[in-house]
Amino acid sequence: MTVLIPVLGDQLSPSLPTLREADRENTVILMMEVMEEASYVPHHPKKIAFIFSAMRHYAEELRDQGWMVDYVPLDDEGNSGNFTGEVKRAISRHHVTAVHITEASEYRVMEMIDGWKQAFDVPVTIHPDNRFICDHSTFDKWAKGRKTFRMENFYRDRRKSTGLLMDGDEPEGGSWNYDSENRKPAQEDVTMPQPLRFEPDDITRDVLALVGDRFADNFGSLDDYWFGATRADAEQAFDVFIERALPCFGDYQDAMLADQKFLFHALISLYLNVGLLDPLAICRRVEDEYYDGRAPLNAAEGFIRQIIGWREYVRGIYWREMPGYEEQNALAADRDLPGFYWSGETGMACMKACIAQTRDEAYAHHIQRLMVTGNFALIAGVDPKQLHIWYLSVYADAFEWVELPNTLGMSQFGDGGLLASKPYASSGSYINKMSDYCKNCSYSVSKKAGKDACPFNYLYWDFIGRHAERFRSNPRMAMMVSSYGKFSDEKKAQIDADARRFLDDLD
Ligand code: FAD
Ligand code: DLZ
Ligand code: SF4
Repeated sequence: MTVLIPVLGDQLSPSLPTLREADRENTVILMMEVMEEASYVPHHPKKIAFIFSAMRHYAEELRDQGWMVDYVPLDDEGNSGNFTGEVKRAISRHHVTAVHITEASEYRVMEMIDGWKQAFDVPVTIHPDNRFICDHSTFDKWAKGRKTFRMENFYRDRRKSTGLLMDGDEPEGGSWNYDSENRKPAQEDVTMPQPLRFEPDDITRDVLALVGDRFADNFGSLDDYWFGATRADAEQAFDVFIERALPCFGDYQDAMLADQKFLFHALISLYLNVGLLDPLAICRRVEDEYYDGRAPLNAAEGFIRQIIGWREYVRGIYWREMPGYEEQNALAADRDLPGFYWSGETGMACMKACIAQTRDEAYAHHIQRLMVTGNFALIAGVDPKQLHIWYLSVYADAFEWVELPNTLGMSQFGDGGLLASKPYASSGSYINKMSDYCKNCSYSVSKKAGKDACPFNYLYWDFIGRHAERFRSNPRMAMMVSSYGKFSDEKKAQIDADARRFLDDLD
């Protein structure tokens, strides 16, 4: 009897349910680098390199622990190029009698795995992924009967169920959420910590050569590769965040600075999403920092909310709404994604900086994604599906279950408000308040109209005007709709003319 356990590129956890239940003596673990996964969108080369390097290191660790690992590299001669083909080959190679796999994180891959039950003549067992805090049925129970979902309600339930930052039945400090304290603009004179950088070892160097060779045409630079590759690396990177950045994480969570790419962010999403860090364990660690007096409550609560709140909430929505979520387009936005998303060639300094950083690092922090590149696409009326492909491609942490609800739901309001209570649209003044981008821009943020006015200014009002009917009854938007309604016809015509001129130029 030989059991085959395929382990996918985002399942690199020692706690993987299939491994915990397996007997080393009669198990073969299959890991596969396949072209279908590496090319279903044009992934950033650093993202591919990170995943391949983490997979190869994980395979080594399993072998050191006495597991039999069959690792199929991308350039293996017989590589069929997809998961199904590789599992089929492995079943025959090892005379496999049963396949056990942990459920895939993405719908696309889960459909593939569901097909294995018919495709193979050995039994296939799919195990639930228990590496999340909220399982599918708990989310469905929470969601049942609600017309719209709100993260805050979901989050409070997770605080209660985990006991994180709870004082009996009450939230620590008396409030559930300290977000209002977390909106300080960045000051250039605040000393910024830098994330821990890892020198590529031999395994990573081989991967970099492979990726450089096979994915040279993809958007994104492979230069100065510094991501960690193992659980130990990820834990070390997290330690450095705790020590240097956590105390200010809350204060500067929404800030942006042109020459500080990382500010006080954790840079751990890539490690978390492939399974190198455990979400509950890191939240307990952050909670300890607060109770031991090394981090203020707004920082600890803000961090924990991102993990047990937002991260789990978007996963729940993804699985509840798929398939079909990726097709939703409530605002009927149909403009093609402007070419400068792939080149960074634009006079808008904020967009240029965020896209250049994305190209160089396969990373941008939340406010850069939401309030710069996302905000622009929203107010310019870009097709949310094209934008979704962009976000899924360009970030090292991008997996559809987390990226799609953030892009389509939170950032583009494509689900009509299922996930978010209002669209995250803003004029240039928000970007100017929270960043230093506007200082070196070819447009003027204080100008509202004309060729040299900040495009975010007139595109914002054009967006409000286009969707006035929809948002008039939204309590968080009504004031802006009413302000637009009071503009003179002349002012409205100017907004329209500026928006058309700018958008026609884009096309
Ligand atoms: P920090 O700011 O330090 O936050 C700590 C952790 O909280 C993150 O590592 C992440 O695991 C979690 N987190 C924070 N915000 C969110 C959120 N909104 N949803 C889920 N988890 C969150 N995150 C991804 O992991 N993968 C994606 O593909 C992704 N795509 C996004 C697309 C858009 C349009 C937007 C607006 C956000 C997206 N996010 C995505 C959420 C967020 O931007 C990233 O998790 C964060 O920037 C990662 O950097 P960090 O580790 O430094 O995070
Ligand atoms: C993202 C990705 C890439 C680029 N390549 C691989 C791969 O070659 N092999 C693999 O097992 N996983 C890869 N991944 C991650 C998978 O796409 C991810 O595990 C699934 O999307 C989960 O549903
Ligand atoms: Fe961006 Fe407008 Fe500021 Fe330029 S002026 S950086 S386009 S917000």
